[in-house]
Amino acid sequence: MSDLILYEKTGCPWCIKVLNFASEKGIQFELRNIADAGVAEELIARGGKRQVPYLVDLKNGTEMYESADIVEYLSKRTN
Ligand SMILES: N[C@@H](CCC(=O)N[C@@H](CS)C(=O)NCC(=O)O)C(=O)O
Repeated sequence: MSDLILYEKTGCPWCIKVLNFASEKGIQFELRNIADAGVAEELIARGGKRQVPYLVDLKNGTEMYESADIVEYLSKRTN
């Protein structure tokens, strides 16, 4: 099981940007799609708004919106 959860939406270009970066780096997520029942509500409860991508790092409790911040965080995390 991955330590990383990524909330996403099918076709979201910002999500694809994160997913492509992660794929290049061999980083895996548990993906949660906000189109699935209860997932958008779960995201809002966690982060406060309905916006994807949203990353949760279970290893240290870090959570964030914004694809650029997520890519930067993941690039440092894998170093
Ligand atoms: N600046 C944000 C933009 C994210 C964004 O615009 N996400 C859209 C989907 S592409 C969104 O969450 N919209 C709300 C919704 O689809 O319910 C980022 O780079 O992550």
